[in-house]
Amino acid sequence: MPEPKTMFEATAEANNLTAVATVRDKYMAGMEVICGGDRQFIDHATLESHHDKLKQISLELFDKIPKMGGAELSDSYRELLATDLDKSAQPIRLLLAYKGVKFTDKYYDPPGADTPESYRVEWRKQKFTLGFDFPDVPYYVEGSIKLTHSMAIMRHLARKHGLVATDETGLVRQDVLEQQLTDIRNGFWGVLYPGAGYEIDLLFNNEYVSEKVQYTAKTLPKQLDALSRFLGTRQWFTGNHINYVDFLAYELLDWFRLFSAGTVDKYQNLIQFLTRFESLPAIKAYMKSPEFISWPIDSPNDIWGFKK
Ligand SMILES: N[C@@H](CCC(=O)N[C@@H](CS)C(=O)NCC(=O)O)C(=O)O
Repeated sequence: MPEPKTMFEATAEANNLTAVATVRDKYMAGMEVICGGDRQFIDHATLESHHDKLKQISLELFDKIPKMGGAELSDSYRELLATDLDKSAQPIRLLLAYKGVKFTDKYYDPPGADTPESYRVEWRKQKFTLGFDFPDVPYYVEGSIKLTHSMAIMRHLARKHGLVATDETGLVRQDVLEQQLTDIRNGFWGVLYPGAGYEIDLLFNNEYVSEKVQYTAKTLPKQLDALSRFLGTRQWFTGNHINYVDFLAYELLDWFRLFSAGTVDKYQNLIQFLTRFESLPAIKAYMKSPEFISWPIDSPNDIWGFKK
């Protein structure tokens, strides 16, 4: 059941939604002029650059429209998650979708960028011009708050949206799992980058193939055994309430399912956890929406995650 709203909150929400609709109409009208049905064909790069400019103009217009409810409410309609095809951004997207926060998912890479050279060109140009203390992707902008580091973004959103544990037992489980998942994830990435560089050559690929066999047979089952024991018969990893660490766990287990389905399938409670998460109505709707990207989960720099 949605939480009850005061008349003021409901009016302010409607008022913000109207502003969003006004801006969307302007954006659509602008794009129609550039690439509408009766216009000549334009190439993808030109289209992207028009889209970027129009999006910037639209967001500036949104900021100028007087709205009720103060900056905090309108900020929640103008949140920006900027990424490349970035695996560490997916739990952030899922959390925002779960909480019904409207956000712009900004991709620096055009869909056609499928080689390490063509990828991140735009990001490299802009990286140091955006006013971040520690420029990186993913980044997150919410009104005057600008932050990088996916875990810092997750923690910020978890505090803001009530997805942190509230008692010491839950907090301990939350913190321990956050760190455990980070270690597992880093170990997994180590398998995806076995060489010193990022070039995907034949040698590198051979090394990866043997690493993958070893990882899937030995390391992964140990990690999954421990995670499965830690979850036990709980609904969520910290107890009865969903917590931001569940979003991190979901994403990691989902990669493992894609990486080696047979290995994950042996853990009934982990599979049930994945299904429980995917059955949350807001997550289910997000996963069916055109915004949701299930593949690739990473950039062409990675040996797995871009190509299967
Ligand atoms: N600690 C950061 C690491 C971010 C990171 O490693 N970003 C990678 C992509 S996954 C990158 O290539 N950043 C762009 C850059 O360094 O310019 C986080 O968790 O967000």
